[in-house]
Amino acid sequence: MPVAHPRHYLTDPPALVAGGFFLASNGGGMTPPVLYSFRRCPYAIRARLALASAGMTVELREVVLRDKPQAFLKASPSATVPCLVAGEVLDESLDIMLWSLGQNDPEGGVMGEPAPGLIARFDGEFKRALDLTKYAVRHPDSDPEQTRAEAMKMLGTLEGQLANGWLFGDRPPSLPDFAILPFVRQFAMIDKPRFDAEATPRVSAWLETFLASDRLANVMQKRPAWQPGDAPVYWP
Ligand SMILES: N[C@@H](CCC(=O)N[C@@H](CS)C(=O)NCC(=O)O)C(=O)O
Repeated sequence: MPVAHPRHYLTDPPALVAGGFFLASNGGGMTPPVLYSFRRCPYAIRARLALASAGMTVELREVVLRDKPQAFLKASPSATVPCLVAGEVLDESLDIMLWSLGQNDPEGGVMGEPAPGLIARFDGEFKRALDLTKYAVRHPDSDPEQTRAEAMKMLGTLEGQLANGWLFGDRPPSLPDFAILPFVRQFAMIDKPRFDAEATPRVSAWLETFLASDRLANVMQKRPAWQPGDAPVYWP
């Protein structure tokens, strides 16, 4: 089945902004990029996880999707969040992740195959099964029990990878964890007790560790919706 995200981020990476360091640790110095974001969007969550791992400061603009500000619509060709304006416009969450970790990757989060292939499968098949299960009423021709089972089966294939807690070995969470976990979280929340009862042990522990992490709490802070003229909110 073709995957939804056609871009292969290792062979077709986003361009980097030359010299564009906006590290929290250096106290700024340049105008930080603007991130249009939505707190609960899994794509925006993964972009924020990567920005935080990179130690990048951004001006965070919380967007209400049913009332998108003009400045956001002007910046984002796809009118989707996340959208990072950093000299150029990055309108895909994976591009934002790679861009930020391309600037600074202290945790060594970026890795080659099989990580990009795994992310592409989850962005495609898993996301499709997630949507068909979560929004079953909108898809009367689809069987949510079957799509739930498909998603659970895909998660089960990760069990062998998770021997050390995170994907791909004995290491801190990396880009594939950041990219996939927000969608696993969303899937689990459809029916958390059922997920807890049915998920394999390492997958369950992987999600629980993420849910309880300061890392997630840091990217999930609540913010009022951005409006033109607001004083900039820098994050983290
Ligand atoms: N391919 C995009 C997809 C982002 C996306 O679909 N975001 C959703 C929110 S979770 C969105 O902005 N939808 C537009 C809308 O609801 O109007 C990415 O990876 O950044």
